[in-house]
Amino acid sequence: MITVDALPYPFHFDPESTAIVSIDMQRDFIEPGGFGATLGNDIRQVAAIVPTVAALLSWGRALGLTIVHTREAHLPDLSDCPTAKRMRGNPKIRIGDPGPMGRLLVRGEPGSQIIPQVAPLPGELVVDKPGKGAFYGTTLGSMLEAHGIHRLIVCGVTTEVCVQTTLREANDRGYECLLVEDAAASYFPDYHAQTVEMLRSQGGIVCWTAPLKNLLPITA
Ligand code: C5J
Repeated sequence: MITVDALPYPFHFDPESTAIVSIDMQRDFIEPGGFGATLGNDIRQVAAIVPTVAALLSWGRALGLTIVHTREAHLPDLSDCPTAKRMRGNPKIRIGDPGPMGRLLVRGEPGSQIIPQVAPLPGELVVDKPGKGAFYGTTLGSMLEAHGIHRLIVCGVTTEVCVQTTLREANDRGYECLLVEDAAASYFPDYHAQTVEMLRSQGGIVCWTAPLKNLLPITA
């Protein structure tokens, strides 16, 4: 077992049973004209973590961890997008509508692609998800089971929405999870900070947290 200096206490993992889950590092959340921007968000807040996520993925690949990438994206006929989700808020364009990067949050469209700096390499797992959590409506659970994965090292956007929902889903399913604090971001820095605090509170009620610098010294 490898030990990471983490909060609220050290996190232990072995490379064979651990996956990095990189959540929704898509153009739709990070680039101008995407879903996140159409909701009025400041995308610079989430774009800032791209180098940290890239460094985390490089570290995980060198250590031989299983790498999973998720994308929040709906089927082209929107049959997996509840009307309530599509109608939520008051955006100029809605999920499924044409935008500068194709149809918003729809599978296969340019906006749904993971940005090149942190894109999947051949052989890495990619999960398209209709919800905020990566387990809901996907085969993630069976994929992880098939790979013998019991621990998740999690990063991505946004901390208080898809990252947090996925961590809570994983926690309820018995996974031990470490959130890499500076490899996750929100459009709202306060939400990020509070979510990190909340998730690791009460003895790590949902997960452990650590900054990337605590992982990088660990080598194969
Ligand atoms: C949101 C996400 N914020 N990936 N999605 O709608 O966090």
